[in-house]
Amino acid sequence: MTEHYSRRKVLALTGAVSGVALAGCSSSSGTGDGDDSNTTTTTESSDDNSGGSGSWTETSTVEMTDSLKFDPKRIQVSTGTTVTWENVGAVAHSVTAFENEIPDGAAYFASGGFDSEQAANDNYPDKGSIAKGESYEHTFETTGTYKYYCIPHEMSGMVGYVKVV
Ligand SMILES: [Cu+2]
Repeated sequence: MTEHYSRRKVLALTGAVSGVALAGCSSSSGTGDGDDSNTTTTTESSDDNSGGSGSWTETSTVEMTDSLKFDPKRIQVSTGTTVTWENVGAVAHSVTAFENEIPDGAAYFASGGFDSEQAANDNYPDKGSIAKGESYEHTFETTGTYKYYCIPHEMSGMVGYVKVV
């Protein structure tokens, strides 16, 4: 049912766009003669197509602040890196992965050491709360992008991302 709907929508869009695409094509097709096959290897760095707004910071330390943020919000690390989250404010936080927004086959992680998002939520704040001056660590072994949040402040937008490369 949904497939029918979305397919029709796609067809309609394709029809609408193709006129524009053709127009763009014909004007640029004359310039393709320079044939350097591998011209663009430069965009491999930090500002590629991922994560919407914002770049990826290469660090293994994330601060949790009283302004209810993970800072930096998006970090990039290499496989095997241990990431440390430090509570630098007075307000308690959690680091809790979205179970459905971690790479396939990756280990679940959450402060308190839970192996499921449900368990992390059920036990908060008795377990998994990171108080002032405390920290939490997790070692990332599987490549891909992980999204996580702070249980008491998810509504305030306290979410973060770890990209493992
Ligand atoms: Cu928080």
